[in-house]
Amino acid sequence: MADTKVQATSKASNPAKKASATKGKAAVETAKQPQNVKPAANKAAKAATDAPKATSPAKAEYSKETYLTWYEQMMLMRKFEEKAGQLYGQQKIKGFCHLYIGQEACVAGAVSALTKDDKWITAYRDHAHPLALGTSPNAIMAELFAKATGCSKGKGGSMHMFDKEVNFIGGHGIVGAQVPMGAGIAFAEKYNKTGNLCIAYMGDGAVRQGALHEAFNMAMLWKLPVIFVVENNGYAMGTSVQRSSNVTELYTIGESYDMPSEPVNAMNVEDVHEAVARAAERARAGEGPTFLEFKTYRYKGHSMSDPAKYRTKDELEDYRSRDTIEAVRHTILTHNLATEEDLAAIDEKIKGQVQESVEFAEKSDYPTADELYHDVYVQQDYPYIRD
Ligand SMILES: Cc1ncc(C[n+]2csc(CCOP(=O)(O)OP(=O)(O)O)c2C)c(N)n1
Ligand SMILES: [Mg+2]
Repeated sequence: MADTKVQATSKASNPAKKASATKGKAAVETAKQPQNVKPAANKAAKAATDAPKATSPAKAEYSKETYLTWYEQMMLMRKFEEKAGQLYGQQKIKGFCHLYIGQEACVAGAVSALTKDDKWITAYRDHAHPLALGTSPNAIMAELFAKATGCSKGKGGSMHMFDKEVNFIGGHGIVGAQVPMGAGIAFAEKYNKTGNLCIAYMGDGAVRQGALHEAFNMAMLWKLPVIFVVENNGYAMGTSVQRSSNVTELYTIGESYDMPSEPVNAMNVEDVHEAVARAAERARAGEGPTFLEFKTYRYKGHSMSDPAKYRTKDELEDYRSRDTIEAVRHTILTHNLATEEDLAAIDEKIKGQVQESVEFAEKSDYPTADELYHDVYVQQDYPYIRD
């Protein structure tokens, strides 16, 4: 493993790129065993690229178990959110609602590269992360319905999913706010010598927030075990990256801080997995943060109220034609990792889970009024609360 290990030097211009050129099995052999992953013996080294991929690789690079896990996780995200979109149309779900459809690989590929003790934080497009981490779909659907059985007790809604059990630390509505929080969580992991890291997601709209730059500087200075991920889906609400940023290769922003940074074709779950595994290896070795630019696309508008008129149909169809779930499905079938019937059985199971989550949410009660006074501060008797 020594020959493939990333060099620990804060002055290296871009160790992440060097690692991608030399990486092989080291990428998936993190200090702690990643979740669900069994690399195939002959897995080829491959550099991260933003070049689109419509077809699956010539060889199945990971085991059957890994591909089926990715398929199931991403299909659950998609079907769950399609249902949430429908329910929003029926006004069963109200308020804000941002769907992740199209971006599923950004989460599935990272779950497989990290351990269950690592911490996760993201912005308001936050249903997929806890779903993949193992939060019950019932608790997420109930949260969307604002019911007391929701993962945030019905007090958070779509933008504020939380689940301590699976180390999902929200769900944040203020653009960029979770970036320094992610660094802070990583600081705690380092301080407590846990060996865990924090992965902090943000949208492309967040990279121009001042808080990001302060957090990047401190994370590098203190070599915090954090993986910063920008999900660059091309638009911040309806404003394209080209209209708001002079630098459009967003990963290069990390280089100003000497932070190892790289672009990743996030329509491709394997590329996501490999980039996150490299970053995790570096973080656990005490070498500090990484900045990954996941090049991705959301098929839906920014939120349910956005008809997405700022983009062309052709652009959307282009991304749909290299859909991440279809690519995994294609790999599974062409390499005989499972049959059409096996995949249909998974689809059927997911349909049942989603249906059950809706019934659970419908049947659950709303929180009672006294809940307004609970979970406001960690300390029950915080001095500024008065009767
Ligand atoms: C500090 C702050 N400013 C403005 C907003 C309003 N707002 C919500 S989402 C958003 C755009 C964020 O863009 P991006 O991160 O690319 O997210 P995407 O639209 O792709 O989900 C804005 C400006 C906000 N929530 N917080
Ligand atoms: Mg965006």
